[in-house]
Amino acid sequence: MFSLFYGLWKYMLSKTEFHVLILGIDKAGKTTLLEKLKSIYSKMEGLPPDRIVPTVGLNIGRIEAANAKLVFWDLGGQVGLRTIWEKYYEEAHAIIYVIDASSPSSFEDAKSALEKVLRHEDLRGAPLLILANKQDLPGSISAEDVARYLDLKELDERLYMFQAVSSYDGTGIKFGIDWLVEVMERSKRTEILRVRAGAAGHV
Ligand SMILES: Nc1nc2c(ncn2[C@@H]2O[C@H](COP(=O)(O)OP(=O)(O)O)[C@@H](O)[C@H]2O)c(=O)[nH]1
Ligand SMILES: [Mg+2]
Repeated sequence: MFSLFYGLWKYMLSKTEFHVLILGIDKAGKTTLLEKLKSIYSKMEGLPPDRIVPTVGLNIGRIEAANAKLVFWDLGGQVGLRTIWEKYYEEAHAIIYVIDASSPSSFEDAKSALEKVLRHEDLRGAPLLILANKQDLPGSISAEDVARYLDLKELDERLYMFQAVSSYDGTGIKFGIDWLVEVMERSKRTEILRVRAGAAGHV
C-alpha cells in the first residue's frame, strides 16, 4: 500500500515543473550561473562568460536535474528592475540567491535586498539556496563567512542552505541543485502551488 502511494507521489512529482527564481544584486553572477546550469545539465552549450551582457528583464533556462524538470528565471538585478521580481514570486517553488563572495563592498546591498525578498508575503515558505559565488577568485570568502555576515533573522520555517560555488568552473553547483530538488519535492509550498494550479485548471 505504501509503495503504491509512494509510486503515485513520485509520478506526480515527475510531472511537476519546478520554477526557481535566481535573484541577487547586479553583477553577483546570476546570468553566468544560469548559462553554467545549462551547460552542466543540458546538451546545449551555455554562453561563455565573455558573451554575457547585463540582463534587462528576464532570462529563462530549462533543464532536467535529479529526474526533475526545472525552469530558472534569472531576473535583472538593477535597482530600477527590482519591482519586476515580485510578479514572479507567486509562481516560484524556490529561490536561489546569488552573492559575489569576492566583493565585501557589495554585501550590505546584497543583505538588504535579500531581507526584502524574505519578507515578501508571496514567497512565504519557498526554500532558499544562497550561493557564495566566485569561489575561483582568491579574495572570495567561504559560505560559512557569508552566512555569518548576512546574519539573517527571518529564516524560520524556511528550508535553506548556504553553498560555495563558482559559476566559472562549476564548483559546488550540482551539490546545491541536488539539495534544492530534494527540498522542493517535499516542501509544503510545492503542495500549495500544485493545489492552486489544479484549481485554476478547473475554472
Ligand atoms: N571569477 C568569476 N567571475 C564571475 C563568476 N560569476 C560571474 N562572474 C563575472 O561577474 C560579472 C557579472 O556576472 P553576471 O552573470 O552578468 O551577473 P548578474 O548581473 O548577476 O547577472 C561578469 O563579469 C562575470 O563574468 C564566477 O563564478 N567567477
Ligand atoms: Mg544578469
